[in-house]
Amino acid sequence: MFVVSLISALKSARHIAVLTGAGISAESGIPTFRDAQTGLWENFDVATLASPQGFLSDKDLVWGWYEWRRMQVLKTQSNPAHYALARLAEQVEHFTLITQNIDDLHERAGSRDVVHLHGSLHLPRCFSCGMPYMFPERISQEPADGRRLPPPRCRHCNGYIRPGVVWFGEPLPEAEWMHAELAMKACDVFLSIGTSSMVWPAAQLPIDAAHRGAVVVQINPDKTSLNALARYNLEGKAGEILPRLVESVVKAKM
Ligand code: BJW
Ligand code: ZN
Repeated sequence: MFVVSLISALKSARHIAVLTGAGISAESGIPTFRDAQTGLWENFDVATLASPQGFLSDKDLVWGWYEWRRMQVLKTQSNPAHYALARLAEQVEHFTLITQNIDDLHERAGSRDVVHLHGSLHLPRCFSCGMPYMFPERISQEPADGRRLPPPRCRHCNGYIRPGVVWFGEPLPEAEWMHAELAMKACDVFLSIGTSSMVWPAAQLPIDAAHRGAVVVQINPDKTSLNALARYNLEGKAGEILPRLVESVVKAKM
């Protein structure tokens, strides 16, 4: 059961903005960013793997890590939390779905115009000239030894192909960031779902939304720095809480 005031805020909102993080895909079987170092990768530091310096110092290792993660995503499916957000979008005049995730599970659940702040596993490009790279049709590129895989080379300049994601120290894509900021400024309700709220500037969005008067709702089984600022902290798994929450909003609108 949810408090009446929460359902009422969602029901009467004109614009709902949502920020998702790795936790929303956890129930699809994709390890969260900070859990992605399990098994073969547990001896590596994610902050190094997810950086331009890490790529330049060991390209095969970093490309292998991302290919391993891309294969995991290709084998999984959207979960009830992704579907619930696609359904919530139909209930409101303006809806902006912002994600830090590099998977495509929101799109596969039917969400449109997803704002990908940290890029995509599926859109690699040349490290030197930026030329997009198309993956071959066959998908079994997973490193045979579960670790190193040399990156492909660019057809244009022979540079190294890199994952199409935003690494630490790199700027976020300008259009996506502008879109996210506009939604943060315009929304009445801001949902922060499955993110540790540790990575900037994404973590700033719900903070600014709260300061501007939006109702901030967090869904996470663990506490984060956002707990102090969020009006509602729904402690639990997104795949369990979100479908019930959206169902309550749909019923309240009938
Ligand atoms: C569940 C669940 C369930 C589990 N249901 N929940 C200001 C202050 C301090 C530092 C900085 C700052 N500005 C910039 C920085 C530096 C840096 C930064 O933030 N560092 C921090 C570590 C302190 N930021 C940057 O470098 C950014 N760039 C930048 O600011 O550039 C400025 C610039 C301007 C002009 C020129 C040059 C530069 C870029 C940040 C890019 C982040 N990229 C990554 C990697 C992407 C590719 C990849 O995935 O490998 O994005 S880092 C990583 O963190 C990834 C994620 O998208 C992101 C957020 O992680 P997320 O989603 O929160 O996952 P987790 O694992 O942390 O948490 C999961 C949560 O789910 C947990 O809370 C669980 O409890 C929960 N959960 N199951 C619901 N079932
Ligand atoms: Zn190139």
